[in-house]
Parts: sequence; C-alpha cells; structure tokens
Amino acid sequence: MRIKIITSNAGKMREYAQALEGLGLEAFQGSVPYDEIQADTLEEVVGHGMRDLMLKEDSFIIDDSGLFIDHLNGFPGVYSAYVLKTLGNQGVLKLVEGVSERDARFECCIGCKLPGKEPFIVSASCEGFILDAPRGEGGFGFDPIFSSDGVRSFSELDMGEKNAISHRGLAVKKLAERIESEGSL
Ligand code: ITT
Repeated sequence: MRIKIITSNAGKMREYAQALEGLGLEAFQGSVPYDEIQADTLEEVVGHGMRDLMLKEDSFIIDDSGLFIDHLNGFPGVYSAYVLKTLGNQGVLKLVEGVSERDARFECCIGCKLPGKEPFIVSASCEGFILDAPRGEGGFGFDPIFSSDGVRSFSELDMGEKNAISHRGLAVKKLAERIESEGSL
C-alpha cells in the first residue's frame, strides 16, 4: 500500500519513508494546503487539520510534533515550528542557560485516513534532556540539542536508531498496529 504523507518537512518525510518501509508500506510526500490552527494540544491541531483535509483527500497521513521542555512549563510545545524558525536551537538553549533541570520530551501526533476507513489519531512521546550545546550533523529541527539518553544527541543517531526510540518511530508503530488490526494491510 502507498501512503501520502502531507508535510512540508523533508526531515519528517525521510523518517516516514524509512519507518514505513520496514512495515511494507511505501510513503510518498504530498503538499496539500490545510488548516493548521493554533490550539493547546497537538491532537486538536491534527483533528482540525484532518477534518479540513477529508473534504479534499480520501487518504493521507499528517503529523504534528513538538518539543516540550519541563523547566519552561512545556514550551515551545505547540509553538515549536514558530520557535525553531524565530529563535533557532541557540535561542532555545539560551532559555535554559544555567538551568540544571534539563528534562524535555518530544511528542508526535499522527492523523491517518485510509480509503474507505474511519480516520484515527495516534500519539507517542520520547523523554529526554536538553543538551548544553548542539551536537551532531544528522536529523533535523531540534535534534542537535535533544538527547534521550543524555549521551548522544538525536543528531548523532542514524535514522534507524532514532526511529527505534523516537516519538515518531513509536507513533508509527502504533499506526501500524492499528492499520493491521483493521485489516488494511
Ligand atoms: P508540517 O508541514 O508537517 O506541519 P512542520 O515543520 O511545520 O511540518 P511541526 O509543526 O509538526 O512540523 O513541527 C514542529 C517543529 O518541531 C518543527 O520545527 C520541526 O522541525 C520540529 N520537529 C518535529 N519533529 C522533530 C524531530 O523528530 N526532531 C527534531 N525536530 C522536530
């Protein structure tokens, strides 16, 4: 089965291609504009986006993700894309400069609509820490400043290693279980 991933983010797209390939699914990128509201949770953003997209498309996957930093009460969270664009990783590091509590988590919310099936949402998170300085060349977005084990940043993992433990990798596993249980594979 082929699945259209509606995203403008090339980093996400690469991860979907690899994670879904392992499940025998072929991901391809689509760019269909849809309503992305500002809301308190990723699930609300995805739910709204899906309702809009279902008027135009009969199957797709969308993904809304964010970095939630404990010391900042979960900021940037649902504002992650804007914060990365405006402050960048250095700006985020400044917000936690000298702070010893570095706990953070990535969250990923996937909205999935398959032909002739009910739409559904799955979410997963990955706990970790904000590093003191960016490290590594791989990945995208906040990867250089986030580590799940406190040793290597997500940018220092290869994509397979990241997908095995990341918010997106875990959400894709839930997605696959759900698709299998509905007999769509
Ligand atoms: P869409 O077109 O799919 O919406 P986006 O880049 O706007 O792409 P999000 O709003 O979901 O995506 O992402 C919020 C921000 O978090 C964005 O700047 C991403 O680059 C970043 N991000 C999401 N997943 C990430 C990951 O696995 N590692 C590092 N940064 C990530």
